[in-house]
Parts: sequence; C-alpha cells; structure tokens
Amino acid sequence: MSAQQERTFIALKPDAVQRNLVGEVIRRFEAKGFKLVGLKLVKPSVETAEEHYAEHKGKGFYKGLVDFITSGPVVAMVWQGKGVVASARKLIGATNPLTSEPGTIRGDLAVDVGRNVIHGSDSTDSAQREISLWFKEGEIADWTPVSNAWVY
Ligand code: ABT
Ligand code: MG
Repeated sequence: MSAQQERTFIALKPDAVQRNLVGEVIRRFEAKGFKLVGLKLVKPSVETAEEHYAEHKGKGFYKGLVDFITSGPVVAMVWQGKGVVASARKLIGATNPLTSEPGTIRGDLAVDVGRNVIHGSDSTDSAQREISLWFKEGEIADWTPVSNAWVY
C-alpha cells in the first residue's frame, strides 16, 4: 500500500459512544481530509480486547482496561490517507487527557486517562495488526468519488 493510501485503526471507546461523541470525533477526521474505509459498532469480546491490548499485559491497569473496553459498544473504524497513522495520533492528543493539548480530541473532550474517548494505532505495523484483528477483508471498502454530480 502506497504512503498516500496508508491506513490506521481508530476505535471510539465505550465512553465516547455513551457520551454521544461519535459524530463529533468522526467530523474531525472527515474535516481533516481523511477517508473513511471501514466502520462498525461492536461490543468487543474479551479475547479481542486482550489481543488488542496485549502490549500492556502484566501492567496494573491491564484488567481495568480490558473490563472497560468490553463494557459496551465501540465504534471500530479504518481511516485512510497520506500519513494518517501519525496524523491521527496528533488529532487524538496525548494519552492522559489532562495533559493533552487543547484542540486535540482528548484535550477538548476528556479528563480521565482510563476514559480517554478514542484509540488510534501508534505505528503502521500496529495499524496492520489491529485492522486485521478488528476487521474482515470484505468489511473494508476503498472508494473514489464518482463525480461532483451530488454537490449542489
Ligand atoms: P490507546 O489509543 O488506547 O492505545 O492509548 P495510547 O496509545 O494513547 O496510550 P497507551 B499507553 O497505549 O494506553 C492504553 C490504554 O491504557 C490506559 N492507561 C494507560 C491507563 O489507564 N493508565 C496508564 O497509566 C496508562 C499508561 C489508557 C489507554 N486507554 N484507555 N482507556
Ligand atoms: Mg496505545
């Protein structure tokens, strides 16, 4: 996949869904200029959550993290575009929302590190791993606008 077509995995965590922030966050990614190529609402299984957060296994916050992420539906997404992995991390902001810059998603919308609204892959390797963990091949659709016929 070319750099123009880079993909990242984004998940809106249960707090984002329950606080009605889904539209607000998707709006920011659309406005930035990235392309939505995968989207679904899922209640993650414990297996998926453990695999997703495997790098944190053994840490004190691991169990709470898995419990939280499996506590309700998550909006799982794949976004595509030039430099999208690193750029999405910038849009998202630092892990702890108390120190995330204003203007970022976490800086504007969250307070608690354990309820930080959104996940974004931290590298292109993580993105590939996470996309194949959360999505089947047929659930991702690349697309190109057919024309400007629908712009009034
Ligand atoms: P994610 O996008 O959720 O992976 O967050 P990010 O990559 O910014 O930060 P990491 B370090 O991967 O945190 C994973 C989740 O663990 C929570 N966490 C992290 C804590 O609760 N306490 C901590 O001390 C640390 C370091 C925050 C992340 N998500 N949630 N919810
Ligand atoms: Mg992480």
